[in-house]
Amino acid sequence: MQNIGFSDIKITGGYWKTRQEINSSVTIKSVYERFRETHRFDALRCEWKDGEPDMPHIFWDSDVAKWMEGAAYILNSKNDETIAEIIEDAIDCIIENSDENGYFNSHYLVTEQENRFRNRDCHELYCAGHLFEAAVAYYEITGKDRFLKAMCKYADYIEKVFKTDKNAAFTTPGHPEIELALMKLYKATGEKHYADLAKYFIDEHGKHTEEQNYIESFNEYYNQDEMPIKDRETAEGHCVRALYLMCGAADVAYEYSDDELKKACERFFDNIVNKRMYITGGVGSTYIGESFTIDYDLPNRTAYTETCAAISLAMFANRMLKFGADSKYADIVEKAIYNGVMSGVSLDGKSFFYENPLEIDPEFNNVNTSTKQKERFPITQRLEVFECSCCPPNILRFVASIAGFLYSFDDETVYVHQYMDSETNANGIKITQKTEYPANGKIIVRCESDKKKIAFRIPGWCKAFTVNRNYVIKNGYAYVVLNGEDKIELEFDMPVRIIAANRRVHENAGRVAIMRGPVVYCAESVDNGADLKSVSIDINAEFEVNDSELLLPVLKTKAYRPKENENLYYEAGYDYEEIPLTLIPYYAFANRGESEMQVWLLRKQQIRGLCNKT
Ligand code: FUB
Ligand code: ZN
Repeated sequence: MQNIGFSDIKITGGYWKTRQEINSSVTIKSVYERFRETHRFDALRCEWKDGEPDMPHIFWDSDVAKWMEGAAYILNSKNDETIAEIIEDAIDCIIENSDENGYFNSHYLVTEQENRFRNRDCHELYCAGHLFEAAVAYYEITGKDRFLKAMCKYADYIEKVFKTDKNAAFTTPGHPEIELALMKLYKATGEKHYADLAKYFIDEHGKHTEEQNYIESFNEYYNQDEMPIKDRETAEGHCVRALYLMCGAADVAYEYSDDELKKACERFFDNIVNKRMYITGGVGSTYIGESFTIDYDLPNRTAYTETCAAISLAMFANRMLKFGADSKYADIVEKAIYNGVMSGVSLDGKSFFYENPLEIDPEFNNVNTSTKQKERFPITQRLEVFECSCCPPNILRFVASIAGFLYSFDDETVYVHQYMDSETNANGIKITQKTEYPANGKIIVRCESDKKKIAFRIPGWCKAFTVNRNYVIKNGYAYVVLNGEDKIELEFDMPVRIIAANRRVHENAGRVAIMRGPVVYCAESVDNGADLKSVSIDINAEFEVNDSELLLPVLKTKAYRPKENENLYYEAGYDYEEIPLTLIPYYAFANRGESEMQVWLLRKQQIRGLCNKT
């Protein structure tokens, strides 16, 4: 199965057009400015001297590289001299300062040269991987190859040090990323030895645990080295590391038809989505080691759910589609992109969440309560830059290339995985989608192609749908026979749904979450008043769906809350009042000042007697 690349697809309307316009006009500049002010771009000049402030951090190169990758994607559809010059200048710096082997790392080149490739935790291979991705992106968009050539030289050097001479102090990266990047380098150059190197790293993970001297919480799980990937049953350790690694593993399994590795990828996916994932597609239950914990441990207020983790879950799920269309993968892409990914960026495109909690209670966060003394809470308002600022440029490149999630094809069939107002004409396939999805579930698809069939994903959340043609369902896709020039109309029924969590998710016992289509909703005190934790909702509640300035509809319903009572304790009775409740898309929380926020609301049956008396 082959993907249709984002650069061949134009997003023409709806939610994603707006998001892309903000991304390419605001986010790109804002992230650049913050990275410039914090000396990340200067670091590439490799002029820093001992004793000066702002020593280049070990992973600043990755921040800049992700920005360059996103900027290159944006240049695909937008001429921008200033952006092009910034990229060219960064490339000049990288090429001029690469050493005779092709090695480039703005930290090690000016600090501890002698410690190159001696410390597994110092992100050299991670930074290299992001530079490779940026070089491939720039080459594919502009056709200019000097950056790509420089990075090939660097990759050849890494191959020599790690695979041929084996004289690095560690065998695999502490932070995976280079594996998936080498697969991209292979695709861009046709040089098979880059794929072989990716496979080498994938196979080596977990084989040398005793030799690696791990420290405390940065243990073998954190570093994705606890055991060979093929033996793993669960998702463990640092989420972004795990997911980047498994992106590389999925690429390698596909390229080398490695069924054992593919099965490990499937187990990893199943463990995450059935037991370790938030309803938003976020992952990472604790800030300690930024990691997965145990099955069903999904706290809301202290959820870590790094933006990069939701992004990498979407990247991984999308890769699993290469093995064959199965809607369970594209469903997770959809869940992540509308919720846990886009909550990472403000509606104005300038500021970001690193952590994306499912509950905020500013009062408890900001004063010294008992909880505050033992817990660490995510921040309540987005920031423009972080000391560890991996998420902002990740959002930039992700939104710029979002169309890459739409289609793939094989000899017989074109697959439609996601629904966005768009047009494409590539690989002999011409498709347009006219839709406001997910504001509503209507989609008109026109397709001209010599393929025999077109297959539409029927979203897992959808219980009723129509297609104006005969179809056959397989693995969650409706297969329609093509006649040459087709106009196919789909309609997915999109009622508001009230969702419960598995009873083992103790945090959500007696609570429900609200979804419409793929979009998760939340309540904020800015709309509904304080004490959201006492608000309950009837599972038979009716909802109004209203257009809003938050890009997708808001929901209005009736809910219940205890009447004000001055006593600390009182006998439980029927003292509840009906209140109007406004729910907004989760991705839009914290855009209107600091506010309480709650995804999981009390379910009305919890309130004794409420149903019977007023
Ligand atoms: O270590 C580099 C980046 O910082 C990771 O990808 C993120 O998860 C954060 O740990
Ligand atoms: Zn991040």
